[in-house]
Amino acid sequence: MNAQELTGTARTLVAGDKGLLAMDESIPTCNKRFARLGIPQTEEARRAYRELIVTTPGLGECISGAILYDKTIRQRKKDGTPFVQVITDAGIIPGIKVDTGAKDMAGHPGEKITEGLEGLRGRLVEYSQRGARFAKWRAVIAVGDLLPSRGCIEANAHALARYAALCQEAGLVPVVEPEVLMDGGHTLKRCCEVTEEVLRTVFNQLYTQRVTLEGIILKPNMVLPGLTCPKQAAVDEVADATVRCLLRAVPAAVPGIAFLSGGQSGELASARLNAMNLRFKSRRPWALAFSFARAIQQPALEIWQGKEAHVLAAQQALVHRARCNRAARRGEYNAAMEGT
Ligand code: 5MM
Repeated sequence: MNAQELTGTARTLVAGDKGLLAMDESIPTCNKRFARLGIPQTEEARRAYRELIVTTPGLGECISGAILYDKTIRQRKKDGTPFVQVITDAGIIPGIKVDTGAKDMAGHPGEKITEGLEGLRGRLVEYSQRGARFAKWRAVIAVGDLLPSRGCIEANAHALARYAALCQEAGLVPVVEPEVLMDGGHTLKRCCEVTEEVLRTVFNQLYTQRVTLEGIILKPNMVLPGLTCPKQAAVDEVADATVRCLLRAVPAAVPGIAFLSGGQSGELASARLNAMNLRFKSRRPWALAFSFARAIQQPALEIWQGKEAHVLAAQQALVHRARCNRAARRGEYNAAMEGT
């Protein structure tokens, strides 16, 4: 591991006002999103959609790194240019999702454990040779009356830490993603408690597994009430609850926090990120960035509909959301931007 290179890559990923684009949907997730819009669920449609994304003009002005899926890192444009080349030429750092999915956890009904540690050392070497400079692993934590269990939190935190240690050994920056899900009727306060417990456990495990905190990116959920909670929160409330929770649980050595969107609309995700950057400008030790999938891609996917004639309009929608999030990093996003 070259510690200087690792920390340099981690800092670059969250430098200035850029953020990450998650385009690492597995085949089943991608198919599910295509099916809802009547887009054919074929390998060529998935490839064409990823070509639309990586060739979007101006994307590199807003996006520092793109998280790819195993299939995507091997794919090419129609003209034969590898996607990794296209991304790199746009000034975007290629990354790769390396977990193999969240599976039902034995003895823990309603909970998941993320798999993928077996053979990971070898896969990381291959991804690095293909040009990846960072990686991503997502753990999923459900909230319910009796959830999450301590067993689920600890097992997922341990797996995240072992993944992160292997990434750093291979010279890849680990993006550590413990996602507390929005599903359910839990309150903002409950989400805050669960998120804090999860993050404290994750950082404890990262320490135990000797992970260099300066060379990671944290990708957490924002602190939000559950989707069916009758009391939803104002933008500023979410911003305050999220940053206060992070201040208690995330060491200052971490260079950046890049949020997942988790099913929020693009506008809300931008507004909440903006409020955090505005309200805590000089009161937080790490960069507050984004690593959104749906909150950047969804409008573009809806416009594209699998049609070649819609590619340009879809690319405009994609770069618009990316620009909104770049503005949110500076605390300069406002609803008027949505009219442009
Ligand atoms: C939580 O999902 C991650 C961020 O996406 P959103 O901003 O839409 O919440 C995302 O990177 C996710 O991990 C990938 O889409 C891969 O998902 P699957 O379930 O296909 O592995």
